[in-house]
Amino acid sequence: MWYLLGVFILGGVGVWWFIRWIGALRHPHYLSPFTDAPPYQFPEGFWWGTATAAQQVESQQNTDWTAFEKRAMAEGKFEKYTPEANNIGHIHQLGDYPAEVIAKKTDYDARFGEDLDTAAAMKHNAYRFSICWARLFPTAEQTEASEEGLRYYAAIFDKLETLGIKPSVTLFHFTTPAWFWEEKQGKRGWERSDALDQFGRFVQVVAEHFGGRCAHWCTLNEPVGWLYTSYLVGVFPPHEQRKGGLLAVARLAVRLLEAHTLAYDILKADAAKRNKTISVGIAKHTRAFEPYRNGAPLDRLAARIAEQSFVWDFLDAIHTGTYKVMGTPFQKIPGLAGKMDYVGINYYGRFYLKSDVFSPQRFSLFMHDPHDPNERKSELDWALYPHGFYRILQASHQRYQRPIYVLENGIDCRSLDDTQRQHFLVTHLREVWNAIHHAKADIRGYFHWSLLDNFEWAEGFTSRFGLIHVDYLHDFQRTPRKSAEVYTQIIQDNAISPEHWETAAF
Ligand code: IFM
Repeated sequence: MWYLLGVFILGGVGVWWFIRWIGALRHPHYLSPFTDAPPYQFPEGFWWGTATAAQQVESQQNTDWTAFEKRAMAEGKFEKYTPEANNIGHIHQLGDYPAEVIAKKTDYDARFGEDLDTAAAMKHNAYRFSICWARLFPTAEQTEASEEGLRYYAAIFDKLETLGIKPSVTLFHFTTPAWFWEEKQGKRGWERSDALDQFGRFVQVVAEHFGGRCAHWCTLNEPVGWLYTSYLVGVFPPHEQRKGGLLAVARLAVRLLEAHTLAYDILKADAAKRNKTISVGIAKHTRAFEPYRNGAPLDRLAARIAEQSFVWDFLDAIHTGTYKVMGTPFQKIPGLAGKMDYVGINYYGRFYLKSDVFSPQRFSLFMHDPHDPNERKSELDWALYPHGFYRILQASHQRYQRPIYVLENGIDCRSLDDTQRQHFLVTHLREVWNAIHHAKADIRGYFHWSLLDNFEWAEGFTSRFGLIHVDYLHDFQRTPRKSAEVYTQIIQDNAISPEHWETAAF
C-alpha cells in the first residue's frame, strides 16, 4: 500500500517536472489580467523618449550596409525576403525610391534640428541614437577620427543640450565600416584578430569627445538578433547561412561579449577621470516565444529552448561572466561578470515555434499564427502581444535585479491616423506600468521605436515605425501621426489617463 502511494506520488512529481521541462502552453491572455483602474501613473523622473539608429536615418556612410544597399540597387534585387524563396541579398522595394532618398535616408543630416525640436514639443526628456563608427573612421588607414564626423555628432549633442533632452548613445547598431569586412588572415568583421583593437579605438574616441556629454550608453544593439539575421538566416550582411544553429555562431557571440566588456571598461575609465557616474548596458531584442501547436510537446520544448537561447543566454552571460549554449558552459569571458548597469529591453511581440519530429534540431519560426484570423498584427505581420512584454519585464527583473530601460518598442503601422499604433502604445505602456506595480520591476524609462519613419533594413522604406510620417517622395516632408499626440499626452500627464485607456486600448 505505502509502496503504491510512493509510486503514485513520485509518478505525479515526474509528470509535473516533465511538463515543466517540456515548456509552457500558450498563454491565454492578450493583456495581463490585472484589474486596476486607470489612471496608470508612472514614477517621478521617468525617462520618456524615442530611439533612432544612424544607418536608418542618416546619410549613407562607408559601412557594410551602404555597400549592401548599393549592391541591391545595382543588381535590381528588390524582393521581400521569405524563407521559402531563400532570396537573400534583396532589399524590399528599394527600387521604388530615388537615388537621393537612398543616399539621404530621411534627410536627418539636414533636419535633425527640426526633428529634435519636434521631439521636444512632444515633451521627450530623453533620446536614443547611435554613433556611426564609419562616420568617424571611414577608411582603414586613418589614425585620427574624421573632424567632420565629430562635428556632426557634437551638433546633435549641442541640440539635445539646448532642448534639455538626455542622450542615450548606442555604439554598435548593426553596421560597421566597410573596411572592417576586408579579409585579414582569412577572417572578416568581428572575427578578425584585430576586431577588438579597432572597435576599442572607435569607442575611445567617442568617450574622449562625448563622454562628458552623455551618461547613458548602450554598447551593442540586439547582438543575438544581429547574429541570427547575419550568420544563420543571411538576410543582413555578411549574408552567411552557417549550418549548425547557435553553436555555429557561439564564437561570434563570445567576440561580441568581449567587445561589450571592452567598451564598458573604456566608458567607465573615461567617466572615472571626469568624476562622473554613467550607466552602461546593452539592448536585447526580446519576444515572447510560444508553441505553434499547443498540443505538440516538441513545439513547446522548441519554444522554451529558443527563448532561453535567443532572449536570455547573452544577458545571463553578462550577469555571470560565462556564455552558455543550450545550457552547457561554452566560454568564460574574463572581466565580463556583472558589467551591466541596467538591462535594456527591446520588445516586439511574439514568435511561434514549430518543431519537426523527424529532425528535432530543426524548427520553423512564425511571426504570427496563420490559423488565427483574429490575431492582432502589425503591417509587417508581426503578432502583437502586450502580455508577453509584461512577462519579459518581470523575468528581467527577477533574473538580474537591476534597473531596466525599455530601449525599443514599436510597430509598423503606416496610416496617419494610426489607430493600431495608438492601441499598441497604450497597451504596451500599461504593461510597463503593470511590471512596475505588480512585479516591482525598477523600470526607469521607455523609448518608443521610432521618432520618425526610417529605413527598416531588408524591409527597406516600406515599413513605417515612426510617430512622425516621412514623405520620401515629397522632399522628406514630416507629418506627426495621431499616435504622436497620444504619446505626448501620456508624457505630459506622466500617466495613461482613463480616456486614453478607453479609446486606444480596445
Ligand atoms: O528597426 C529595427 C531596429 O534597428 C532594431 N530593433 C528592431 C527595429 C524594428 O525592426
